Amino acid sequence: TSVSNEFTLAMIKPDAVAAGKARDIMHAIESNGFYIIAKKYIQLTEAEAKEFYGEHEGKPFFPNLITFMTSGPIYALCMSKIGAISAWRALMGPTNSKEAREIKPTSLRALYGTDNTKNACHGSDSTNSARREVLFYFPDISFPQLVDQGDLRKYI
Ligand code: DGI
Repeated sequence: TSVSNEFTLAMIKPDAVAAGKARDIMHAIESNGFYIIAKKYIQLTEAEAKEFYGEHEGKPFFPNLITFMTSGPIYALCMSKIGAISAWRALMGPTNSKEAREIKPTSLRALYGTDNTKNACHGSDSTNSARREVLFYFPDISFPQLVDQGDLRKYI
């Protein structure tokens, strides 16, 4: 089966922004062939973070996740590439930065994150979550911005 052009939603999380690593991460993104279609610098409110991570509500790590994600500004990025969703998750590495340093030391979470909570970046895990997450940050994103990106329209 062929891999089609996709878009995905990335976040550069508060730990990486506060450490001054946002530019390095964006450079890695572009060096790896992603196009940054839209970018937003924003500090999430508690309500926004709870909405974004709603699927994790009730899990033991949820309170820490919300505290962390509202602790400082982030970058939200809408990015496109052939197979963007899996390509970006591969570039980030495993969720836990400690594990990432053991099994994928060149990944962004290995390089820029700390542990299971402070892990430097986020990426959508499916086309459905990509659509939801892109529209969460960029509700007015328009087809003309995406029209050169193949069949993105079917997702949005
Ligand atoms: O898609 P991911 O960010 O890799 O992982 P996810 O969607 O399962 O979880 C979202 C975030 O929640 C993740 O980036 C860090 C946090 N998290 C997930 N699982 C755990 C966790 N935090 C802790 N402390 N423990 C976990 O098991």
